[in-house]
Amino acid sequence: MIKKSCRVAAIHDLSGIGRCSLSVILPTLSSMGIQVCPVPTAVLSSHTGGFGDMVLRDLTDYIEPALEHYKKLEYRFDCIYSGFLASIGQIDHCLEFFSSYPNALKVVDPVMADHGKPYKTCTSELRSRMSELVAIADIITPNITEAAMLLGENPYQPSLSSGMMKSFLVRLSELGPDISVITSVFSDDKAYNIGYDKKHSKFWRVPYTVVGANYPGTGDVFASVLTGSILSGDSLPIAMNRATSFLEYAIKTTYSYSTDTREGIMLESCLDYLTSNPTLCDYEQL
Ligand code: PXL
Repeated sequence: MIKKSCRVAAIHDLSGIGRCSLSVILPTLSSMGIQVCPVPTAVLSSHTGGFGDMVLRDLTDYIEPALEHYKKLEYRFDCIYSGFLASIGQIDHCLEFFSSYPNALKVVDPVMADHGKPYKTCTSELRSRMSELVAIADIITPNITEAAMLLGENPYQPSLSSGMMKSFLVRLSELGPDISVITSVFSDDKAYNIGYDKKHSKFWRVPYTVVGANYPGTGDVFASVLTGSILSGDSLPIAMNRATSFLEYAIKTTYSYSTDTREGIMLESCLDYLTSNPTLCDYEQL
């Protein structure tokens, strides 16, 4: 029997080269049986991380009329998932999108920074208003730099104790979301993705091994797998496990080919993992 698929409105940019945002969100969620309606926030010739002077076309005035169109059609969305925003006005448009679909799962990936530093296009105004999206989200998926920025901490957090991990997660959940997941957290030279389920007062962590390279777009892939997994009925620790294991597999595959890291992970070669839907139980309690 063919199952009716969930439908996600994905409010992210479309970057031509570098495998990030909608270029990876679409294939990732599609391969998990989830239908994606892309709502582009900007079109870029490449991501912002190392390809020089990229071309950026801001689509701020596209989002609202697109939303009006969908509302007129009474089009159903099971999830609204926001990410990279190109202007401060897009915060308001995302808030309108979220409030127009009160029954949809609200996923906010507060894309702003990585490795202790904000992205080229991330203004201080955008940084200060990102918490408005976090406040209405059901699920947030910051990396450790973004989590620290949301909490007013030093963005560079090279190592956290278990107690600090829990404190970060609880403080993020106090900003609004039921589920907070922080990616790329280091502790005693080990790497983890960590999560907190406020309703059930449960903390989770999934360890992973690192390679000697960083790839752009991995946060987008992580949040997409997590979202697809939860929409498919997985529990939070299983969804975190699925996203972490997939990234580990894709990153190790890519690293073995010594490709230009700016090109991101070799997603096309790795999607079979998601289609095969492996059973997982490598998560741990934090
Ligand atoms: O992966 C996050 C992201 C999304 N969109 C653009 C980016 C980045 C990170 O570099 O530059 C345009």
